[in-house]
Amino acid sequence: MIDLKPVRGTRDFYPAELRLRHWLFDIWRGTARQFGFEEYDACVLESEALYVRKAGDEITGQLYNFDDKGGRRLALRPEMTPTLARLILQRQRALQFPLKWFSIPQCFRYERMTRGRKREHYQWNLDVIGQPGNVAEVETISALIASLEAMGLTAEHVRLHLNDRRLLTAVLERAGVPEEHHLPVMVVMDKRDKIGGEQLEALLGEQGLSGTQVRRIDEFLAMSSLEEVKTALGGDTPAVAELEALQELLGRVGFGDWVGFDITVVRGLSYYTGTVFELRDRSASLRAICGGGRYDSLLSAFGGDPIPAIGFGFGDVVILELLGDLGLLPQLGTDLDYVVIPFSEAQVPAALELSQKLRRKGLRVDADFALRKLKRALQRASEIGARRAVLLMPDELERGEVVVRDMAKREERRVAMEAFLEE
Ligand code: 4JM
Repeated sequence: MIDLKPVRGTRDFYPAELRLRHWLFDIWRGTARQFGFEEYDACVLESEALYVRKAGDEITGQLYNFDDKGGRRLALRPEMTPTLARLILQRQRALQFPLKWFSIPQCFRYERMTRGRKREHYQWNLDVIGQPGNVAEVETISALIASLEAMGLTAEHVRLHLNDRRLLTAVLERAGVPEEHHLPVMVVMDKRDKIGGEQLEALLGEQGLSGTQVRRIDEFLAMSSLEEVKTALGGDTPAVAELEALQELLGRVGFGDWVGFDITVVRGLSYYTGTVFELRDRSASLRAICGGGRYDSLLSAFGGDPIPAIGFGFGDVVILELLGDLGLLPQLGTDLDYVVIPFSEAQVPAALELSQKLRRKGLRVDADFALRKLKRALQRASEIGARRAVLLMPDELERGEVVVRDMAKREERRVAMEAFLEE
């Protein structure tokens, strides 16, 4: 017998699970459209070259890559942003900026050590391309929080942790870290939560940082308010003013309670240049739910004109885990208007005809031809979430009548078939 399990690290979606996934996607898609974003898509296969970066991002170290039969180096995309950049650059002259685009791609990673870790997920990506400074931040973050509200979450459950790469740059300058080390150092700093302090110091040492420099950075990372950081940096730091202005605007649109400054947010992707943010649950028991930021240099790094951009990636795994823990997952049925149940073989043709007439009226109809005992058939109709059952009984059908049962009220009535179809 062949192995029936899905490929290591991938998931099967049985109908009950797919219903839940679609519930989530409908919220993501509905929110994006509510904010005026347009959907795009591309193939999951990309050239490996799209993910070659200098700073050693975690994501590019875990590429799910291979040679195809023509000898091309390909990868299953680990994230959507490089694909988005490619699409923009291909049509740079024809597109009207700013663009507001979203997508819900499946993304892959391949880790050699896998302790039951997943290798694929779906990730809502939402980006504004060609709009510099704060307004695009407010629109993307607002869409993110609106989607959380639609899931039944509140500011009591989750918090958006805000920071700015330019602020981290100012901190590294203050610690005397040479500029060429800033990016790799930030990629290491992002691992701070996941690895111990000792290992972090060792990794930073590899980047040429002294013990004093590491301690100086640690002092900054321990600061809990923007005021404190502002004082420690002294003078005017543009990133401080930008963060203050952003928080002010987010307060103005009514999302002030959801957001707060957090100097420890770095994000592991080396292309971020400004605002960075991470959504975490308040008990901080799970990994980041969503992450994003501004990447004003990615398009020029791919050889195009510089175009400012900001966006986020919001995966399906952690959020469904959190909603499950909080009891916020919906009970989803099959959303059927009717189950048509013939009593026996003799009523089957009438059931086929009636079902089709109801479907022509735009109703969702399942015809149950299993010829179970009536009690069992009704039990099943109830289980699959049908609103009503239509029973085709021998005597009633002879008289041109059907029995309509309201599943929730447990009430039955006899109606002439003609009248029923007029309803
Ligand atoms: C997964 C797939 C791709 C990335 C991260 C995680 N970049 S599976 C949870």
